[in-house]
Amino acid sequence: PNILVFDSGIGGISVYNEIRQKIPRANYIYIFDNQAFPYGDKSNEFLIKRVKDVINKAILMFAVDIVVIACNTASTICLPILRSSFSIPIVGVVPAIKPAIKITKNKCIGLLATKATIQREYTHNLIRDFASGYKIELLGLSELALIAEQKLQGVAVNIDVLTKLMSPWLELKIVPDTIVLGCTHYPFIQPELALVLPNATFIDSGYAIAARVYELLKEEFNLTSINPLSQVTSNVVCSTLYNEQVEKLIGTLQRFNLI
Ligand code: DGN
Repeated sequence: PNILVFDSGIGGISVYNEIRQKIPRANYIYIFDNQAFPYGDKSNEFLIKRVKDVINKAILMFAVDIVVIACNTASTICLPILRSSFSIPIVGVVPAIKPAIKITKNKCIGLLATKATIQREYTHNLIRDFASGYKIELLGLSELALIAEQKLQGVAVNIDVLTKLMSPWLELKIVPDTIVLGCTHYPFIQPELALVLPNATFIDSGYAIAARVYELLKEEFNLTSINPLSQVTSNVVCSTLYNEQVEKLIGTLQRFNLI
């Protein structure tokens, strides 16, 4: 199958990594919109138009079988319009609140995401529908996605800066014991986040998304049992529709063995 993975930047690579472990024999097309990065501070209207436009162009350029919107900020606002506009399956990435409920012991869960994701009605409905009876601490940060992008380009994460950003949680009486990484960039800085919150369990949506993509494709493409990553025979095409930073991105990803 041809699997299109889309994000505003490099965050979707964390989702791509999970999917290729589950579906090693596939063609992956990774599209990122780093001209408009970061998405966290864009208006709903801008994002709806922009993401629809990017996906439309990508579908015309590549023979896409399934689209993964590997961006919480985009998924929490754009999924209805994308699903009504395109006939192929569209899988969105949204905060892993449901799995977090199974993990938390102190019934206090932290959701870390872009400011936009934290404000979305979608996110509040998710919490209302699945997490009543739990304390959900929301923290929307605009800086973290960029810190993750910079880390992948070789800039060390400044732990003091991170500690300051996380300080609203460090001052709480009951500190969340389970942290939902509600932005696909954040798994790349999980080791540093764990230095700031050493007792927390971190959870992201990658594994569940890979399972969902597998389910949607398995019959049509006769996918069989999961192969270890060493047997990956997939290839990946990286592309951006708006500017020329692809080579820089590919170099970075190769350095980290991500592609
Ligand atoms: N990676 C995106 C997400 O999951 O929300 C957003 C990153 C950004 O554009 N700020």
